[in-house]
Amino acid sequence: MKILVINGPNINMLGIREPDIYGKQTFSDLLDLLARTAKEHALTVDQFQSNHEGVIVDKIQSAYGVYNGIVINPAAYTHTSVAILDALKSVAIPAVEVHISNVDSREEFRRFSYPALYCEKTIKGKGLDGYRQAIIYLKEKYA
Ligand code: CA2
Repeated sequence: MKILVINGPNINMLGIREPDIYGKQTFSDLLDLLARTAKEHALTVDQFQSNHEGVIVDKIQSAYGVYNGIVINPAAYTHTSVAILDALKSVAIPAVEVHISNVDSREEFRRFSYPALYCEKTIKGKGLDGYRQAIIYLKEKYA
C-alpha cells in the first residue's frame, strides 16, 4: 500500500515556537516517525509539505492512480480551502485528516474544516502520533 502524507503551511516550523500548542517535537521528528511507521507496517509512506495552496492541490491531483491513501494536515488551509476539498473529491482517494493540536478547544475559526467534508476520519489533539494512527487506520481498512 502507498500512502501520501501531505502537510500544509508552517508545519515545517514545528518545534520552533508554540510548544504549548504543538509540542516540542520538530518537523524532522515527524519525518522520522513516518519512516519508522512505514517500515514497521511494510508500507510506502511519502511525505510532502508546502506553504502554497495551489501546490498542495497539484500534489493531490498527482496522487491519482499512484497512492491508495492520503493523510493530510492542511494546517491553516483546513479552515479556508474549498480548493483542497475539491481536489480530494476529484481524486477520490481514501483520506484521513490529522491535526496535531485539538482544534476544537482553540479559537472558534479553527473548529470548521473543509477537508473534513471529504475525509473519512479526523484525528485531532494527539500530537505527532495522530499521523501514525491515521496511517494504521488506512492500512487496516484498505491494505
Ligand atoms: O493542529 C494542527 O495540526 C493545525 O493544523 C496546525 C496549523 C493550524 O493553523 C491549524 O489550525 C491546526 C498550524 C501549523 C503550524 O504552525 C506553527 C505555528 C507556530 C510554530 C510552529 C508551527
